[in-house]
Amino acid sequence: MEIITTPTSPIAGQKPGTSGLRKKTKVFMAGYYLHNFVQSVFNSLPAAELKGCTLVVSGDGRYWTREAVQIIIKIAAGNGVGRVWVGKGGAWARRQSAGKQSPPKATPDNPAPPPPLLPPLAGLLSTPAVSCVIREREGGVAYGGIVLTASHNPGGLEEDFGIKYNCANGGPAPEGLTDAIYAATTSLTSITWAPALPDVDLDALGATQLAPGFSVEVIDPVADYAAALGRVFDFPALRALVARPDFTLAYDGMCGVAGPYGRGVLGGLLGVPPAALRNCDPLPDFGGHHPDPNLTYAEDLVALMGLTRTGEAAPGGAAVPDFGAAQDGDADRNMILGGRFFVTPSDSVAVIAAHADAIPFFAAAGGLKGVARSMPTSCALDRVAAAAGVPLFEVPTGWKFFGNLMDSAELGKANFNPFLCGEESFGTGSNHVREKDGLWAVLAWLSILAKANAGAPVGSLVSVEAIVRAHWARYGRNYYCRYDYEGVDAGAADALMAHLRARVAAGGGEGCSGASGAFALAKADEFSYTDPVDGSVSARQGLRFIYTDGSRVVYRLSGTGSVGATLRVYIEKYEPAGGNHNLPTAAALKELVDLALSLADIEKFTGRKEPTVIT
Ligand code: VG1
Ligand code: CO
Repeated sequence: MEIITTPTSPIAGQKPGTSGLRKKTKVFMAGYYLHNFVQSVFNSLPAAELKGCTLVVSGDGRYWTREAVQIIIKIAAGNGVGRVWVGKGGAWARRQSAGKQSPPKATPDNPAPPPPLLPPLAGLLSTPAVSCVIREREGGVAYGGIVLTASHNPGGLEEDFGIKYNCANGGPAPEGLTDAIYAATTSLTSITWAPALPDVDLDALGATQLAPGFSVEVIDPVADYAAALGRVFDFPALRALVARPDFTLAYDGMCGVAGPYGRGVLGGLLGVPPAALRNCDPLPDFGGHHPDPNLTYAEDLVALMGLTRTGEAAPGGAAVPDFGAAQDGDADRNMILGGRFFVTPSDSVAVIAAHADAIPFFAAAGGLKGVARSMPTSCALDRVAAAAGVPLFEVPTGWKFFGNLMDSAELGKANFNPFLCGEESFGTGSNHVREKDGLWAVLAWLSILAKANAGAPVGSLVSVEAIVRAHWARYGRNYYCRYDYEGVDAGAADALMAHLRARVAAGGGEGCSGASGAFALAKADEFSYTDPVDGSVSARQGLRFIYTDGSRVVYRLSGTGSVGATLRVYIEKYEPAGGNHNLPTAAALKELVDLALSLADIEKFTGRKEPTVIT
């Protein structure tokens, strides 16, 4: 194998965000953009540890993944990696989908040719499956993984591509490492690689020895992960629920990598009928859609479940499925729906915590020992933790902050496992892997339903809605919503944040109590996190206005976009047990939303009257 050194120069802006580096696909395709970043990853890892190691390289299969995998294999070979594992793709994607790349419409004189057949997708592994393969395959020998995904961002030649590095624990690189990678990109001078290596056949399972001491093995993308879920959940109990004549479900893979896992686990192992598994053929451009499982982008599923785009029950009495779920492009996110009922992600993690005994992985270890949520996630989980006497952690946005808590015992501190955590952005998971896990959340909810219905006669199914309402009755309800302003001018977004920072410095400033004057500000601050396990500090993680009744307004800028800035505003109001839990969310939050918009002067800074997305 000939290893050569190719000169290169630093490329500006290769700074990983909340979850890796995300840019337009064409940016990644140009010159040595991908090569530079991958070399910088290797330059940030100890050469002695890389020597002969096993590395996972895969992702959600989005446009350009096949080419990127081949490039990364050649750079891995040049940097001493001994073996690369790549998830096998498949010929699910039959035809170029509609959406941005659709062909011209047919007319009588111009019968449009059928859209071109697509090559099979390559390098498929969902984000939680990468984590699982790193941790468990061959007893957990893998050293790390390179995950090719921009997650819920759209894909295709005109959309987004992404890359991130995961460590030996299976979790996203912590900030110390992503900072080192970024620093390496700014002083990079060369790429060390083996460009003359032949391309590997990514479509056939099995190992190929490419050179002495260097091989690539194409692995089944579903097997390791499905086996791991089988150890976490009681599959026979879930199968019995699925088989009930009075229980129907609808699952939406959103044309992302979730599809093969949904088919394999829900279909193959739990007996869900094929017709219930929708959009389960992964496509390189996600069918032209935004593969983000929320009320706005999963609109077909939302309508099928009898819901409006604001998450309220739609008028009309048509029969709807009892349970609905969707996942994002890389299958780490989840949305949970009941018939005519939307479960907010913040409620979802709280309900799972309250029903942890329905999940053998938790129950067999004596119950939860720790729970956590990201700072902007509603405080519903806090109430369950307090009632159960389980420690609760509030971390910055991004899954990488949960990893240290899950690995606390290995790092010489207290053991918080079994551990459950979640984010308001449709992310939920546990210490079975070190990523959020969409299908895990689906099975967690099926487990709760299975337990609640174990003795229920056919025809009297205990519904998702009944379970959530019982939860509110006991713990109170955290009305919650998030406003996103996408594609805002970056300078305007920074000016808005500076304005809020000045308010915080002034103890909140004028106009903090809402139109009725009912809201009493308890404190305003900028969230800073000190990791309890390794002591690292992450500052400037969001501006918060916290009220005496538990209401909160939080502002932060997204770290996952690829152009401009996205402002996120998180609004939460607590209604105690015994209060009114039946209001539409928009009505319950109206005054607080108005307050949030005026505190930040959003229209003045951004020119936007309305948010792009409300979830
Ligand atoms: C968003 C979410 C955050 C999530 C991250 C990655 O980040 O808010 O909770 O962890 O996406 O999710 P940001 O910085 O845009 O707010 V995924 O499924 O895109 O990897
Ligand atoms: Co994702």
